[in-house]
Parts: sequence; structure tokens; C-alpha cells
Amino acid sequence: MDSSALASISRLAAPFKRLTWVYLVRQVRKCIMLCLFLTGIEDDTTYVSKITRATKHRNQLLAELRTFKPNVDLISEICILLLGPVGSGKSSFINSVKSVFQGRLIRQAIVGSDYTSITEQYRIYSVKDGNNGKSLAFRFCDSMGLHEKEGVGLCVDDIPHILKGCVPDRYEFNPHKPIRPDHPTFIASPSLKDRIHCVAYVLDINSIDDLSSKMVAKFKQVQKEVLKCGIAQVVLLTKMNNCSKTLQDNFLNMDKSMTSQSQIIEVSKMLDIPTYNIFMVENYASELELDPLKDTLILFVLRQMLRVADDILEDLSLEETEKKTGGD
Ligand SMILES: Nc1nc2c(ncn2[C@@H]2O[C@H](COP(=O)(O)OP(=O)(O)O)[C@@H](O)[C@H]2O)c(=O)[nH]1
Ligand SMILES: [Mg+2]
Repeated sequence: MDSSALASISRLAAPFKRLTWVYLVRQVRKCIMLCLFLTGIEDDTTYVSKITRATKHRNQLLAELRTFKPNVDLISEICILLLGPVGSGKSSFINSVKSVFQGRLIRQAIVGSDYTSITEQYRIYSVKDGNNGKSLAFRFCDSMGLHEKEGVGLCVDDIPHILKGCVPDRYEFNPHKPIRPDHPTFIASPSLKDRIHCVAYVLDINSIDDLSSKMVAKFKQVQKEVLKCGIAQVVLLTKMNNCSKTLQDNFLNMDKSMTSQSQIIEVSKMLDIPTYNIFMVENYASELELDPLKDTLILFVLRQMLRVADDILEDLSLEETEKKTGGD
């Protein structure tokens, strides 16, 4: 065979050689993936990639919330009131938010599901930025738990006073008697900054079906007061198990992943609150270390709450300005 014939054969064979190489590389890659899977390393690589992505999102949300400022000049902090049955996770949510900003677990708000161990005090908590120790532009109000029975738990007649900002930090609730304007610590002329700007109804996601009709009626009673004051309302469903699985690690579309959940649809119907204002969260309970996946969800939920409050605040501030100027 002459050299020109050899050259044309080799030209003709070139694409097949390349195909063979591609085929070989693919086979080797498949073998490596199979070995990794069999040795359990593949799971680890997926886990590491999940944590890396969660950490990135957590840090972005942290940066955004650290510089958050309410839209309205009249206030420097958005005040979120948590309302819900005893044991639903109100205090744990406050501790969880504090923990994420401090970079370590904080157990400041008293946590406990035993009725007798529950404090009857109204508490207002600011949240500090672990980087510089400064207070962030939001705070939480932790109240006594709601109970279906009258004379047990937070008295509904206390609610308008709490919403208007008349109840001071550390006020001791009396389930039988609401605070009165002649109480020595009653805040008689609260300004917009003392008011509640967002109410979050907190419910254990696993006990939605067990909520009695009396409890739902109590919620409706409370909602009536909240609506009368023109305050933003959201729902926080706590104790979600394995948040990353439910959200399918879709950090960019967490709102979409949430609103499609059956519990959210159920609560939306029950409390007549749109699905986009109902959030799921997994609080820190018995953990010893922070988890970037949990942090991301906690921060995401907090950001959504602040956005809802901010939108409504413009209306409230207008009302306040009108009051000051005598409605001119
Ligand atoms: N697993 C789990 N436990 C939680 C969660 N939130 C709260 N808890 C636990 O539920 C119990 C009641 O929580 P707590 O914050 O005191 O509820 P509160 O009465 O509404 O303030 C405590 O034992 C918490 O550790 C959560 O998201 N997941
Ligand atoms: Mg509590």
C-alpha cells in the first residue's frame, strides 16, 4: 500500500478514533461514579455541594438583612409580634434568628412546652449583628400563648393594646384581666415606632389538623383586631422536618416550593391568609451547631416577613403623619 492510500485511510479513521476516545472517557467516568456511589463518597460530594450552595445563599441573605432599613423614615425598626398556641415555637424562632446573626446558638427567649414553665411576661427582643454588636432594624415581641379556653392564655382584649404599642416590655399578663390604661406602666401615647408592624401567627406544622374549632375561632377573633389596626399578617409553620428535602434544595425558588405545600394551602383556607404570606421553618431546637440549610430558610422567612411589613407600613405612616398634622 502506498503512502497516499495510508494517509487517506488515516483521514477516514480520524473521526472514529475521536469517537472511541470520547466513548472511553465516558466509560471511565461512569466507572468512577459507580465506585464513588458504592463507597458512599458520591453522597458526600452531593452533601458538600448542597452545603456550599446553602452557605452562599445564607451569606447573601445575611448581608441583605444586615443592611435592611424600613422604607418609612418615621421608624428605624420593624416590630414583629409572634402569636400562637403554647409550644408552637414562638420563642424558638426568636432564638433561631438571633443565633443566625450571632453565628452561634443563642437561647435567650425561654423555651419550653410545659404549660407551667411558660412565662406570662411580654418580652421585646432586639436582634444584634454578631459582626459589630449593633442592633438590626427589626425586633420581635414574644407574648403569652393563645389558648382555646377563655381565661387561659393570652386575653384577646390585651391584643389591641399590644398592637398599638401600649404594653411595655416585661409586662405580666393576666389571662383573666387585660391591661388597663390606668396601669402604672401603660404606654399612653405610643408612636408609630412603638407599634406592632407585622403579626406572625405561629403554628406547629404537624398539628394543623388537630387545631380545634375553638382555637380557630380564637385566631379569627385575634385576626379581626389585627385587621382593624391595619397591620400586616403572616403565618409561620414551625417544626418542619428536613427542610432541605421539602424545598428540594431550590434556594432560588423557595417561595414557589413553599406555596405548593399542602399544609400551606390548608392554613390559607383556614385563616384566610394568602399562601404567599405563609412560611415554613425549622427552628433550632436541640442542636448544638448551626446548619447553613436551616439558617438559609430562617433568613428567607425573616426577609419575606419584613417585606410584607414594609409594604403595609407606608399606609400606617401616612395615617400617623395625618394624625400629627390634624388630617390636613
Ligand atoms: N423539632 C423542632 N422543635 C421545635 C421547633 N420549634 C420549637 N421546637 C420545640 O418545641 C417546644 C416549644 O417551643 P417554644 O419555642 O417554647 O414554643 P412557644 O411556647 O411557642 O414559645 C420546645 O421544646 C422547642 O425546642 C422546630 O422548628 N423543630
Ligand atoms: Mg415561648
